[in-house]
Amino acid sequence: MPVARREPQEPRVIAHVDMDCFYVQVEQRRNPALRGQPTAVVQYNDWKGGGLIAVSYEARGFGVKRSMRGDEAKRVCPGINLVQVPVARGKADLNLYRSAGSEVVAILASKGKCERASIDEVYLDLTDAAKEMLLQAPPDSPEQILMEAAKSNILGLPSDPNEKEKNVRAWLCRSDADYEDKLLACGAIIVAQLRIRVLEETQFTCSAGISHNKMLAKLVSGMHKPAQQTVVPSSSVQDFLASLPVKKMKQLGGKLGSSLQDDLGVETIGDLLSFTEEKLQEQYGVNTGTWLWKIARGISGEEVEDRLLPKSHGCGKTFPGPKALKNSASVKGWLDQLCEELSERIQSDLNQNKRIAQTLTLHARASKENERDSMKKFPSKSCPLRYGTGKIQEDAMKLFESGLHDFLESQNTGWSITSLSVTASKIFDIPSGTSSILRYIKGPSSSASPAIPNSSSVPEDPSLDNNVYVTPIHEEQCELSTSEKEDGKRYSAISAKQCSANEEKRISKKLPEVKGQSALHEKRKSDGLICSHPVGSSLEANRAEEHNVSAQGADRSSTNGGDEHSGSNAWMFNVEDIDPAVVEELPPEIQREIQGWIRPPKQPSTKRRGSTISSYFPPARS
Ligand code: TTP
Repeated sequence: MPVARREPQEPRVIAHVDMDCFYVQVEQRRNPALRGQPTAVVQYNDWKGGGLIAVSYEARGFGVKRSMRGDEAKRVCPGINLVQVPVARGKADLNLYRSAGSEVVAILASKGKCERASIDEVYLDLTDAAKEMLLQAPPDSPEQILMEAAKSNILGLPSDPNEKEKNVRAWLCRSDADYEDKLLACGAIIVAQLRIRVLEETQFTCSAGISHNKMLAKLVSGMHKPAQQTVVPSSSVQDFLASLPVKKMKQLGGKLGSSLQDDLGVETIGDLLSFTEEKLQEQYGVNTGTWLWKIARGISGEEVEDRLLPKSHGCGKTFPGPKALKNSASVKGWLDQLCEELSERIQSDLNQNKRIAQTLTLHARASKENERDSMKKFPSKSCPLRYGTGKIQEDAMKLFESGLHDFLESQNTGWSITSLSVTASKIFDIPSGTSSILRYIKGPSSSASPAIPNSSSVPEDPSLDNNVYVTPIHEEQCELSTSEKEDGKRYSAISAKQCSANEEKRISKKLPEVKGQSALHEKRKSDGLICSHPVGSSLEANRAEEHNVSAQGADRSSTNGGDEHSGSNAWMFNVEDIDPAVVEELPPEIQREIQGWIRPPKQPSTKRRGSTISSYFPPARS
């Protein structure tokens, strides 16, 4: 759920930079003959010519859209060049695009705090750079303004195209502007300089939005594309938001936006102004209500995170129509491949960036035989992540079996899987000087630490790392109940018996002061795997409701559940920990499902939710 954050007192200069038709540009750099040609990049999938995932602006001119398949694009634009996404392990290999994105990030990060928000977009906090420019070399002569900056689109300026450049130059060096606008003008010049550098050094064009906060910068970065930038002075915010359809805002694209339209008759962000903060809180809860009240006024305190690397890694694959997987052997075959790729990526993240991923999550999309219209979703499952391809494969299969067990609800029926993905999240930096990953995770006083290689000696070859444990308790955690194995069913749950005495001690140590910790402990013991569905569709969420535990609260608990670096939160999984860039890489069905998790609470809720960790969790299952 969106969370309202306090807007800083000092004005900020924030930019959102988004590459233009990014995968197409990467392919055009590889094959310059494609430049200026109608071109599209096609997903690895031969059905009807494959799905288009990126379309050049020339092809868009012919009416080609991303929603089309290759065959349809050819009908609309016979001269279109369709380029297949590179393929590895029988699925799309996005490494080429990822590293192209990294080239751009390296340039953009040179001027201030930089947050890589997806494979092709970043946020920049240019406040300090803009202040410095204002002090040392403020723009004061219209003639000296960089051409690229003079082409900016500035909301609220007269729209006469013949006068546009003159007006922009004048606005950028207005001496009577207030401090906020002067900073913004410097920000626009800095972004123009950065975009020129990106073009010169990578051959890629990008577009940008420049504003006082992330929300507004993101909203306008795509307003004038390709290769343009748009500036939002504070004086233009209300006019801009007045006509902005609610669905244009990322967080309102789903159920919350639909609820605003259907329940409150709100069509534009400006329409929200007619509701008091109390009314919005009553309808959507305290946080979301306040957030809505603030966005209607263009207020957003969200900070640019200092993060050049992805928040998580994910690999997924869809199996449409007749390709659906219908038995465990075929699921295992594909899961093994996805896990192999995931393992390589987290291993290289560890080697190159000294970062460790803590949580492994499996998402799937499934249907039951003879129940194709069933609304029941395959529950996403998480467990602590163990390094090593074999271990990840083993754990992912157990997560799958556990999810399938819940999905089938003990019915003896056939099933089919139409998409699968694995994600490694909760990634943190190993602090420099740490001699042992394990010691760091468990705390220096731990005497139970088995000897493991230190971070620098973690083997690069994933096939060699069978004995590398980042957290030592995972083996028990993912162990199957033999009784359930033996009863002939293919699907298993985690046995409470398998929790070792060490593990019990560890949990007790971690939660010494928490009232009701046994409930949390029991929950873990009985589940072993943490179900990540925060809302209604899953068994877990139903259980949460039965025990009067708000799904929103349960979700929040996983965010707040512990010290980032203590390792205790390795047990939690929160959809907010998944990098949007990764979500975009996952099969579309899974993307929709993840986006579906963000929905408004059904009941008005103004009361404070549980104040102890245990109150977020349902009592133990018997
Ligand atoms: P976008 O930034 O959404 O789009 P784009 O860069 O292709 O075009 P625009 O100029 O309109 O911003 O996506 C970035 C890349 O991510 C895109 O080039 C291909 C990939 N992508 C997918 O693989 N699947 C998807 O569903 C989307 C939306 C994008």
